[in-house]
Amino acid sequence: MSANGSTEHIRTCHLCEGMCGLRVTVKDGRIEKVRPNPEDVWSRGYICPKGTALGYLHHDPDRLRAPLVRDGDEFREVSWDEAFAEVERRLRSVIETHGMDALTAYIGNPTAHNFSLSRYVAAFAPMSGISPIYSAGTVDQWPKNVSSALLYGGMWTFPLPDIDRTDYLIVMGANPHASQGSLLAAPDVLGRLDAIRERGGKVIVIDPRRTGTADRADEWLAIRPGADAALLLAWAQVLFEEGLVDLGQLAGRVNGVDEVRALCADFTPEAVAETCGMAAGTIRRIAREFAAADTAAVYGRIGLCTQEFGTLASWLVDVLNVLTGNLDKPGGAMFGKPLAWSFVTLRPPEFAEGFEFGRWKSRVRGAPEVLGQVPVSCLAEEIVTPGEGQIKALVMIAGNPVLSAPDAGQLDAALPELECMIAVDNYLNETTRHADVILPGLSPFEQPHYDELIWAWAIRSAGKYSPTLFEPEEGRPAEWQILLTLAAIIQGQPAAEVDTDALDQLFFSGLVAMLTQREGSAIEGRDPGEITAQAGEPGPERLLDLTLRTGPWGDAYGANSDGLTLAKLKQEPNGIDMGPLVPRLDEVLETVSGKIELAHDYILGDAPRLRERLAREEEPLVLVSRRDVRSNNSWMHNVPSLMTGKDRCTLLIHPDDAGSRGLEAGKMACITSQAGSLQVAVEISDEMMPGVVCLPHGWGHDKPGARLEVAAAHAGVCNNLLAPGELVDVLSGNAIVNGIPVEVAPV
Ligand SMILES: Nc1nc2c(c(=O)[nH]1)N[C@H]1C(S)=C(S)[C@@H](COP(=O)(O)OP(=O)(O)OC[C@H]3O[C@@H](n4cnc5c(=O)[nH]c(N)nc54)[C@H](O)[C@@H]3O)O[C@H]1N2
Ligand SMILES: Nc1nc2c(c(=O)[nH]1)N[C@H]1C(S)=C(S)[C@@H](COP(=O)(O)OP(=O)(O)OC[C@H]3O[C@@H](n4cnc5c(=O)[nH]c(N)nc54)[C@H](O)[C@@H]3O)O[C@H]1N2
Ligand code: SF4
Ligand SMILES: [Mo]
Repeated sequence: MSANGSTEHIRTCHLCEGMCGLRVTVKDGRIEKVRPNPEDVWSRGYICPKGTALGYLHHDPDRLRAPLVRDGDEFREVSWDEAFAEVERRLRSVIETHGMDALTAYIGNPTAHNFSLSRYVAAFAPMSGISPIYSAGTVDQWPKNVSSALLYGGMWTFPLPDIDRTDYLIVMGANPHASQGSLLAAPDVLGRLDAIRERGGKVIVIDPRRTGTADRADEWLAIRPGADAALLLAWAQVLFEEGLVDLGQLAGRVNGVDEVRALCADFTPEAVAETCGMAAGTIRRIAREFAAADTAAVYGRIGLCTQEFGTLASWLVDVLNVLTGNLDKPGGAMFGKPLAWSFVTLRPPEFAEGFEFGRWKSRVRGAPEVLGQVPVSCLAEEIVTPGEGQIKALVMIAGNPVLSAPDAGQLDAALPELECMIAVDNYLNETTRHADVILPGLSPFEQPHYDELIWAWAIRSAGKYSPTLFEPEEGRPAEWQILLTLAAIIQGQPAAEVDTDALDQLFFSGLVAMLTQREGSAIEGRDPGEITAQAGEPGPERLLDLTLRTGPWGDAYGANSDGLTLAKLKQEPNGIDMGPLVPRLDEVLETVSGKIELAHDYILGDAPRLRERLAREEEPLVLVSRRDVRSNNSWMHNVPSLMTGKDRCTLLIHPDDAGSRGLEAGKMACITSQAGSLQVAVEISDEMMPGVVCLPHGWGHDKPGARLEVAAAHAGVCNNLLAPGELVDVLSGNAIVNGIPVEVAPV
């Protein structure tokens, strides 16, 4: 405690993959200040504006602290008992009338960043009997899941660029200047890119927009949206043609190189140049530079996933790293080695025998499932189309698809048709206003923190634990308890009788039993009872402890007494750092052959579609998305300190495109696509390549009935009103929200 009565607390920011260390000053129960923590072993004093605004988020008067139940057009605050009773009444009635098939769930992005939710969605699905076939994953990284499942045998086995040691980095469809890196956990990514250049390396950015990341790179190469797969194939073609393919330490560990050689043969730089909007000479030069660098990595992210050839492009990123021997090599693309492994990375039992796609199809449009999911844009039609299997009830877990999913207007119109919608969410927002019951989770400061999945692609083997800062109000359940209660109610248990500790015991002992039987696990062959007896109290901490203790540095419940436990981690508030990544291909590969499987008919079969694109006349104008460092998808526009300054929700357009359409800066334009139309202020900038316009995602806070006072005053427009739901990457079912044909005219 300081002289003025304030206290300081060490924590980790839960908002993004930066996982920055914070120092939080609290006085009289209020967060006064959030500053960076220079002693954090991971982030060493880095922070962004969102981190400093966490106090506002905690104290936000609009953040829900009690459950809400629908009462006509209004919501009424109720006790937790009443809320769960209402959940029971409504959900059971749907199940009794229409059966379990009428129930589904959507899993939103904050699930991955929340201490409880990240660990308990894995329990919710099997325990409730709902398989959540809709998630933000199909507007995000599903192409990477498909590609990694086939290449490495693990749908979450994502290599990340080793940016601290690389000599040559190609960034495609990612803007860490705004996003802070994605499927690449590293604090201060831009500082690290600067360091590449300072040590004589090179950074190339491939993006239709000259982003803040491009401004800090050696070169920005503009590319037509969706053309990346063609560019990557042309690079591969140059490597083969010029004898630059060198698998290095991967020799003998890769199948399918010849198939890739055959595939790229006719994708010469000259053949793809026009589609890419890039000179053939430049394409050839970059391929040569990439091959010549001692260490190099291609990194592709959401601009490569949420586009016409999402899976081809995501797969080719890894192919390039493999062909140049840069995979699993320091300075190349490496596999994370977290202190605590993630449940999410365990292969789902349904894929025990290998990955298969299209095992079933969605009811209405016949979309094939991919890795257990169908495009999120199917949800609206599944709700409104009558017939056997029509969706009547929806559990919405930390998602806002009314803004974040394509065909946003259709979903907004469909949700009121549900007989029952239960939301686990901290706000009454654009999506949850359609719910019958809203069950709010705790504030991040009212619970511990340790990211579950994100460390799986972190740039170092580090970790840190944040204790609870404010004790939650008596009787408030944590989200893991909310999820287990929901699961039990769905399974027919009376709400009043649900014992979440007992359910958790079941879940936990199931995991332990599985691990004791699993080949290579740190507790293989041990008595599950002996492990469970040492494991502590129910809840997410016990799970975290389990994954630390059975992780690479763990104590294996006594077998390695010097090893890591949660108790030991807690003694290091600034975290533990076990160093940079080490090659570990043999540990991560789960393919049947034990090799990297480069070529799959499933992926190669999509090449004709790409050839058609090469032959196709390019659209005169297409729309892409952007992020901003002060936004976080759709849900942080209610924080006043992040909403100052000029309007961020503008249409970026190149001066030539603006001129030819008679558009003026600051004036309104009408933008129209096949899916819809909206009006937005024009911002003219040569940071856009000609022929491409750009809107931010996550806006459109003008919906009646939402309770977001600050956001409503800066509503903006929802770009997903313009995204046609039927536009998906064929192989993954991932939404195409980049490269949408549009027309723009003055209002
Ligand atoms: N056009 C376009 N669309 C996109 C994208 C794009 O680039 N362009 N990006 C896509 C991507 S990558 C993603 S991940 C999705 C995101 O899509 P979603 O996950 O559907 O949406 P979010 O905006 O993240 O909304 C998260 C919800 O979780 C709630 N929430 C926040 N914190 C918590 C918490 O701790 N507990 C609980 N229970 N609830 C919480 C918020 O109130 C909000 O309702 O959007 C996608 N949509
Ligand atoms: N501040 C902030 N940070 C965030 C988020 C946020 O909303 N705000 N969201 C988080 C989430 S959920 C995610 S998934 C990550 C995403 O992190 P990033 O992948 O870095 O996402 P963006 O910043 O949207 O950058 C995508 C880039 O792709 C470009 N692009 C669009 N189409 C194409 C194309 O066809 N080809 C190429 N080469 N480029 C293209 C866009 O112009 C844009 O610059 O960010 C996370 N971090
Ligand atoms: S970059 Fe910003 S939002 Fe992301 S973890 Fe760090 S402080 Fe939080
Ligand atoms: Mo995302």
